[in-house]
Amino acid sequence: MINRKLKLIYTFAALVAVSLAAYMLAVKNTKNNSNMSGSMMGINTHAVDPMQSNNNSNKQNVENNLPIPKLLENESPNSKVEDFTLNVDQGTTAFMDEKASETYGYNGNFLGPVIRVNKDDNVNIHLNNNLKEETTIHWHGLNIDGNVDGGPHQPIASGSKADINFKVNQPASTLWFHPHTNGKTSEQVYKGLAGLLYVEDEVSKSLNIPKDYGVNDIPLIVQDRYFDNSGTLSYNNSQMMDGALGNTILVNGAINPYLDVKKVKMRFRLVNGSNARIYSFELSTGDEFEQISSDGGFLEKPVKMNKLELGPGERAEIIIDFSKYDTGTTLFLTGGDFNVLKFNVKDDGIDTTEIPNYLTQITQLSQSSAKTVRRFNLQGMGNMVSINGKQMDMNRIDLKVKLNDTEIWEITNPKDMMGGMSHPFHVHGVQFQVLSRNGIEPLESERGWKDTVLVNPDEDVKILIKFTQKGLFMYHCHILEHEDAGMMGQFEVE
Ligand SMILES: [Cu+2]
Repeated sequence: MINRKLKLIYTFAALVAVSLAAYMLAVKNTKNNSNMSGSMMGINTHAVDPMQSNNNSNKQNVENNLPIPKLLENESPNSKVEDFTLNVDQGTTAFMDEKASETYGYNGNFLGPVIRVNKDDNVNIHLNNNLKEETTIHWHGLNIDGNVDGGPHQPIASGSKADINFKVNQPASTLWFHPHTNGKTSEQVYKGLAGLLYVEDEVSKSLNIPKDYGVNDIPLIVQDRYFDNSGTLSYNNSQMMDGALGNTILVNGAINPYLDVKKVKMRFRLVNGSNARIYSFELSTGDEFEQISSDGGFLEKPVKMNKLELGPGERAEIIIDFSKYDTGTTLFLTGGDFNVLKFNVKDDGIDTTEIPNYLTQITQLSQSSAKTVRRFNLQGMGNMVSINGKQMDMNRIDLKVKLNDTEIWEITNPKDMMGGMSHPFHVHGVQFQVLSRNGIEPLESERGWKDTVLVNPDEDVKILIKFTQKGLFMYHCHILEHEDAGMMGQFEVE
């Protein structure tokens, strides 16, 4: 009975979607004066993309020097112990035209600092929730037990404090933290709650790659946000059928950002902190760059490429060599057919760094030791998204896993009548390895540690996971509106 009802609702939703898409297409075809024309790579919606029809980002032509987040001070006098204080704050931010938007931030008005920790250290986070609502703090990509993972089971009430302690036991990587509040994740992240967590280890310290924070090692938190005609950040108006899509790109919280660079190698830690947008990063020159790390750490070898796709939640570190450009050259990091960040090539610089042929050894998980294979079927659209036909229920544990077991998870994304869409599948408390995509070995860039993997329509992605942390965790789609709509499940490791 319930199934029949669900089916009916689903069919109705699909019909509405078809008519809406047809209408949008008709509207779009009559508007040939759009500043951003053409199809956009990584477009992840069944409806028209606001980035294409809007010209807010052109209306506001002021360029902004790329902000570099502060490195958060470690308050501990002891080695091997690190103490950090995070205040979850509410404030206002003027993104354009001095028009203030209501925003959230960690230790500030929008986004947060970079917390840099060392492998094997004990980390204490002292958190104060100064919001008028509850929040949580999830450590995306960190291998820690479920009781400190910061999922919806660990709410921090308005006005209260939380002390979070964990030991770092994984290789150097660019991780991040953001709320995972029950039903409110998308809006809280959208308003500005996201920060970076860098893990450093002997490998990252000894490699002669660019590693001078803010000088030749630059974080890039890429997000799209919707600004209404008054220049105010608007979450409600960003809603498309399958997540919030903005009409303006922010990098580290700034619109129209630029970075002056010397003619040296620069390392960029790319974080897709968007709610729903997939980016296909390229240089406007079409030139190659090298990827050195994926979500959970260094690749074994750098991978040369001229296009890098990142879904929401995914990260990658890349190195761009600016020594080949003449002084005065201007180029862009683009997200397909829109600009993300402008580079102004300035004077020569002294560059003693290198991109080594070999970065690190990655211990391959043993496929033969994986006795359990589980299937995850990603289905639906809009509010009707589900995994294996089920929506998130805090009171239901979907599966139990034995500590230190290795399993194969097979994630499928069947096409629907609209063609379907990509879902970034994220698993908490682990870093996994991609075994195959439609039975084919993954690209070199996906052969490192991952915690989020894009599963495209009609794809079957197999991942190999070893569960080394105890407790209750989530797996879910990292399109945050899908997550909040219930495209999420729970697993317990014991
Ligand atoms: Cu999804």
